[in-house]
Amino acid sequence: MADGSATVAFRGNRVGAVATATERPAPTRILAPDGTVPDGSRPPLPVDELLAAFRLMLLSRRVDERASNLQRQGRLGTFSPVHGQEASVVGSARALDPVRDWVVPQYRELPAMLRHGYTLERFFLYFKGNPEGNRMPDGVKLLPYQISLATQLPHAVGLAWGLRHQGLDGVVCVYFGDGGSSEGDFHEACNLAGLRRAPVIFLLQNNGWAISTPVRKQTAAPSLASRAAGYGFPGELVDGDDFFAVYDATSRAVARARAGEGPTLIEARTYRMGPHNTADDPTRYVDPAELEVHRALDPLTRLRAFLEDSGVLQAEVEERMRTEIEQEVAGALAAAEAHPGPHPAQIFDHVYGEEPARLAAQRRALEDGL
Ligand SMILES: Cc1ncc(C[n+]2csc(CCOP(=O)(O)OP(=O)(O)O)c2C)c(N)n1
Repeated sequence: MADGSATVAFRGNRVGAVATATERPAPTRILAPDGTVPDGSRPPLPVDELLAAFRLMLLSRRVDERASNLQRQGRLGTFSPVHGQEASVVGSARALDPVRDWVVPQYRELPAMLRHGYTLERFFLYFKGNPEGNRMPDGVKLLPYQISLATQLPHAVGLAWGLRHQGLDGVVCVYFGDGGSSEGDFHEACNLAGLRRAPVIFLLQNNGWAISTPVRKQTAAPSLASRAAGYGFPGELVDGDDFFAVYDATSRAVARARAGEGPTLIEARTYRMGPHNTADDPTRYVDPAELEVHRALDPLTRLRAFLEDSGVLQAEVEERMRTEIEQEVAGALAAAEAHPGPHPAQIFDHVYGEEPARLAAQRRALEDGL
């Protein structure tokens, strides 16, 4: 996975690690596991941006813990933690402009959604089973969660192609996993995107697992990034636990897409450190030694080490962030729990523009029975 990665100069002529051979290529890396960066390279991000990114990663991890506990208490439904993938999600999201660009999520990208204008209250509502939680706030350039694997990919390409037709300079970043990359929708979406030069970034989070299926049983390809070549656009393999490598690759993909140069596939090689979701028991199939290796590459620890060594983050600053996060999460949860909850007949809403007689009869029967 992310170990044994090649380091690259941050400002240089990077083409990324595009796979053409059958050997497993090493992902591009900028931030080493000990928090150091290659000599002379400094991330092109102001200090407040770096701190905001770190805070978002901290918030994501806290929400994971809180939501997992709430699910165990029966206060929340099945939920998929981001744990381990924070650099991959936040690093890519921070390269986007929420005013112009769109995020098309799968179901493990909460921090990207929050940065784009989604709210924690809606997150809690959604996982309490309230459809209101999956309705994006007006003016926010986000599609809803997608559970049917890879179906969001053709949607994202259509959205990107549509932006081009309207003469807009927006870019679409669509998230999916290694498992989703085996679906036909992935290949159809890539083919069309390449042909139409759609301004779309395929952000493939290779977290090592599709529930209990390890990536080595998912594909014979040495890297998933290498597939882009078959569709006529660049594919780049990056260390997905390295905030800077993901931010850098995504920034370049955004620039290409805005300039009309078409799509990019980014494989962010990371590791799912928690369960697939709260219904899963990974101790039945994850080798504890493998998990330990990845714990040592923790994306949060890595960014913290860099920020501390750079004199940007002190223990009291992080403590303050944690206190604020605690209040933010508690406030959002309280608001979601105070919500009146969905009416059962809402199950019929938004299915058809004009409700067919058969469904209207079912709606009446339900309402009569209540
Ligand atoms: C079309 C479809 N097939 C099967 C499933 C069941 N399923 C849910 S998650 C999952 C694994 C997904 O793995 P991956 O794409 O790597 O994403 P990850 O959950 O690891 O982030 C499967 C098979 C589904 N949701 N949709």
